Amino acid sequence: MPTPERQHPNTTEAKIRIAPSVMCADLCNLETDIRELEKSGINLLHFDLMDAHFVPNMPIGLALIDQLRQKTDCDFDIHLMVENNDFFVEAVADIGVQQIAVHAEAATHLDRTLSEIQGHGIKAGVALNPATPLFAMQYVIDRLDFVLIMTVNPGFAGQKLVPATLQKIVDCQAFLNERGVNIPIEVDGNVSFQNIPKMVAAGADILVGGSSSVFHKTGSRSENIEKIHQAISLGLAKRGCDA
Ligand code: S6P
Ligand code: MG
Repeated sequence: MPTPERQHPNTTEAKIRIAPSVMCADLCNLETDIRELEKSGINLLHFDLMDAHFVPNMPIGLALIDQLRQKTDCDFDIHLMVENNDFFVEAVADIGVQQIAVHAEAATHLDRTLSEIQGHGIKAGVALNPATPLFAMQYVIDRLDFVLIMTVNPGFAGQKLVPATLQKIVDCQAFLNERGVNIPIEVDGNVSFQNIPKMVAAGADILVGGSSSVFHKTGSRSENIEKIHQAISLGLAKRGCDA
């Protein structure tokens, strides 16, 4: 059983969630990694499901997600980077996951796909590539449970931040506010110790942690999580909250 969410000095910080990206874990010793993350208070795991068509990579598959589902009570956050969304939505819904993001660029029938996800009782989000305008979610905004802003081009870990995406997070927060929509903004890609304060200050609520933070080679998983909390506090202070 995972330990309860780490206690924070203020409630605002407690609302920021860290979602370790499983493709960056030690895949030969995955259970060990998951247990250490749970001990550090992690209760959300991010899975990059790629089909080698929408993006040219395929790091993890359905069988791994299914087996891990039996091993942890963490919420599962599925990031679909696939052409056939409907097949993968059904497959991960059968496994039992808590939220799914589909790429606006890959969804021919975005509204219907989001509806199908929610029909399974799963939170539905839209993922936007760095170059995709926020306007792509305009006509589905009322049904969204979250938005996933890609801060690198999808497909690979270990990339550099696309600089314009920091302003995009700010713009996304404004876009939601203007429409009276209060949903979390998830950010994914080079969510590093250095970038986290800027991302949180810009409005990020869910941080996908990969090789540049949670799984950074310089520290243990738990040491890295602690550094991330410190970086979150810096970001919240910039946002105008006491950390
Ligand atoms: C990229 C994928 C991401 C990566 C994450 C890795 O296509 O969606 O979730 O796993 O960006 O983190 P980092 O710190 O290596 O960029
Ligand atoms: Mg991802």
